[in-house]
Amino acid sequence: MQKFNSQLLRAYFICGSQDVPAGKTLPGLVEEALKAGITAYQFRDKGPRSTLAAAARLPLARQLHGLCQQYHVPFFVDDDVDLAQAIGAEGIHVGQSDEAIKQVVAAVHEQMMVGYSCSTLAEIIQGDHIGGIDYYGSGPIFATQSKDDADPEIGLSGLTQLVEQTNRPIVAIGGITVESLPAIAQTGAAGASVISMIASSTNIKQTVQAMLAAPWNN
Ligand code: TZP
Ligand code: MG
Repeated sequence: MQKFNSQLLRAYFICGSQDVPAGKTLPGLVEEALKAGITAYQFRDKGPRSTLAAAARLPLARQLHGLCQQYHVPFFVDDDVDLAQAIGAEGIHVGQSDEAIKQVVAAVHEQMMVGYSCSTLAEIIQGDHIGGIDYYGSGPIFATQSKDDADPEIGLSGLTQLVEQTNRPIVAIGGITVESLPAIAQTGAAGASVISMIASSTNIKQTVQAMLAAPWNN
C-alpha cells in the first residue's frame, strides 16, 4: 500500500469520459497529463455526459491504472470501492452523497488512501471524528462547468475557514484556473484538483508546471 503524502495533492487531475475534448481519448489525455508531471489522477466517470458503457468501465480503469503505474502516480477511483479493489487502485475518493465514508474506510483499511469531500465546517468537523481519512476535497471554490449538480461556491474565504478548522490536508476543487492558483495556495490548501484546467488546456505541460510551482502548504 502506498503511504499518503500531502504533496501528492499538488497537481491532482480528475477526468472521465465526459471531460474529454473532441479529438482526444481518455488514455491519451491522461498520458499527456502524466508526462507533464501530475501528482495524482482520479478516475471519475459519471453524470449525464459520460460516454462510457458499463462493460467498458473495468477494462478502461485497468488501462488507466497501468499508465499511472508507469509514471509512479497514484490512481484514485471516485465513489466505487468495488472497482478500486478490483484493480488494486492506490486510492478511493468518497463524496458526501456517495457510499458511506465509515463503511468505505472499514472496507479499504490498510489497502488504499482515502479522500473525502467536505465543503462546510460541519462536514469537516464530522470528518475529523472519523479515522483513516487522508485528505479532504473542498469546493467548488469558484463556478464550474464540469459538474451539473455542483454545490454553491465557497470562495477563497470559505476555503480558508476550512483549512483553519482541520489539521488534515485539503485539496481545493472547482473552477480553478492557472490565474487563481496563487490565491488558492495562499489559503493554506495542499493542492488543486482540476478537470477542465488540464482537460481543455492547449498547453498541458505549462498548465501542470503552474500547478507544481504554486506555494502549497506542504
Ligand atoms: N466537484 C466539485 S466541483 C467539481 C467536482 C467534481 C468539478 C471540477 O471541475 P473543474 O473543471 O476543475 O471546475
Ligand atoms: Mg464522489
